[in-house]
Amino acid sequence: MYVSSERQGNIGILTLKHQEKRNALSRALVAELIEKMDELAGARVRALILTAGVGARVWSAGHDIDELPLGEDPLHYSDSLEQLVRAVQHFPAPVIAMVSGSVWGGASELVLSCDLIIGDETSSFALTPVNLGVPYNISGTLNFMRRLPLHVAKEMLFTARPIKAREAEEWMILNHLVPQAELLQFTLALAEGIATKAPLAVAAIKEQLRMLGDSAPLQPGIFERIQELRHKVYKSRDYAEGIRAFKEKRPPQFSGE
Ligand code: YXS
Repeated sequence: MYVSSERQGNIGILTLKHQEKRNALSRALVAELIEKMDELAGARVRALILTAGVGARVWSAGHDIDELPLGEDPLHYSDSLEQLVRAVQHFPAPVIAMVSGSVWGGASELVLSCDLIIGDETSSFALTPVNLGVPYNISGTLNFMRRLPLHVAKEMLFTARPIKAREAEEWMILNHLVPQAELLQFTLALAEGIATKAPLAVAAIKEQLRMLGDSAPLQPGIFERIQELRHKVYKSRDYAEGIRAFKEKRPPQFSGE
């Protein structure tokens, strides 16, 4: 089991439980997570908390690097990470990320796609495509642009530097920065407050915000140019080197080829 599921009244709580692999978002973990999200949606929970547990050192290490394909688009539409981000965005109630510990790569996109983000003093967030030479995809890039000031998104994407809790609060990545001892109580109280409101209205407003936020008319020429840029990156020797270096537990040597 990679994910535990519980209900407290009208609140669902999903906890990532694969610390051996630092909750890497593997196909197996994502499939189990989406299945348990569907069960909780069926139970008509009015808020969903997504956590790795209070005090986790690593919330999630991001996409499972062992599952990143070489020489082809690593973040295509049906990729497990993309499926999970869409499942969160379409969940029929607010999804609250409750974060202790470090969040990496695609897991940062997952957290940013949640409706609310509550972190404690150990939380940090890193956008890491440049560590591996990954060409992030269009919807993910739009997610970053919509949730971060552009210069903040650029610093996070160009440096891959983990943004620690205090800075994450200043940069409005966190809705609330809460002491770890109060994290669960604070997050449950927030969820319970939402659960007392009219659930149909809450669900409709969440879906409106998603649809209006997603309405980004993309001219065919722009789409094709982006895909051409991305193709050059995921066909590059640097992308292969980034994956190989991670597996060999050594710093990558990028050549720009
Ligand atoms: O050596 P064993 O077999 O025990 O396995 C190690 C790690 O290889 C494994 N592991 C992962 N496996 C696949 N994908 C991952 N993302 C991943 N992360 C970790 O888990 C075992 C324990 O890891 P270890 O020894 O490194 O733990 P640690 O506590 O010393 O360090 C924790 C981390 C998270 C700081 C470290 O594991 C790490 O830096 N992980 C990679 C973080 C990262 O770069 N994530 C981005 C993944 S790619 C992605 O999300 C997008 C495609 S993108 O790159 O575009 O953002």
